Amino acid sequence: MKLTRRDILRWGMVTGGTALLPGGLGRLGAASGSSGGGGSDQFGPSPPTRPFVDPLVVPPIAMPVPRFATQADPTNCVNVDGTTAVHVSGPRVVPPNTEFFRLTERPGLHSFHRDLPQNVIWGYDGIQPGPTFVTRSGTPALVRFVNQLPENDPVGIGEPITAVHRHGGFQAPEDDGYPLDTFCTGQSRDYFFPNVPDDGLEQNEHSTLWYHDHAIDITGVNVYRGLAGFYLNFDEVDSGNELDDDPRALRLPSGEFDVGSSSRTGSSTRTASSSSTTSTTTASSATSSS
Ligand SMILES: [Cu+2]
Repeated sequence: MKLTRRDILRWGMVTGGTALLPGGLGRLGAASGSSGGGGSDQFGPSPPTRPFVDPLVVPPIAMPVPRFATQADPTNCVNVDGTTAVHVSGPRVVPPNTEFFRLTERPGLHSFHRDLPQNVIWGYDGIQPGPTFVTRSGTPALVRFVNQLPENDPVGIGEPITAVHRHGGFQAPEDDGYPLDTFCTGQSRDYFFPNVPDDGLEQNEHSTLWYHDHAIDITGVNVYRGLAGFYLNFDEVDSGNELDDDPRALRLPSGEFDVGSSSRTGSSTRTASSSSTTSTTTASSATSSS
């Protein structure tokens, strides 16, 4: 069975993501609810769900908060491999026009479909996908991520050790979410995002980026648990305004028609060796994986 990206997106919406598919995309038919097929692995078949009954989940926009004093990075969060941070920076000195944000990594209840029960996910501000950043070229962002994840979570996957990577963006090494630069439960870490390309090529920075957990050895499970969101960065070309009269503007679908959608594939077990998240918007059709 050959799947196009459109098929994957369609089925991702039907099933509310493929989180209930331990076998990954190869078992899509078994979970569709219409095929009646069954899986043979330890989890059994996914429960049936009715297609096309839930609206698309659209994350809220991340809102700036009043400016706060930046802080030095924590140095003593112990990674699952026993190491501690290798890039320690801060307090950061940021340009005066910097926008400040504060997001909290915490558990939250989420139902992936109205026919399925609530699940305890881990999300930025307790939701998944997390709040969507909408930023403009030349206006930097300082984001404080606060880790309030439970240390002894009785259910599910993931470890409460986090690093935040803004995927595809240009940022300094200490702000890049290097897998060893982690912060633990009760700690927070500041990240500075310049929101300008540093290579003059404009190839990545102004596009559909996403941010996600990046801690060493546990990136897959932490992202799978919900620690991922969108980061839309605009400039005068990809301006985020389909009515833009600037001749340089692409006038791509904007606002409520520029919506992030994420789907998941991979193993749902703690021993997962791989998992990935793909993201796309109606405007740019950008696709990325961790
Ligand atoms: Cu990534």
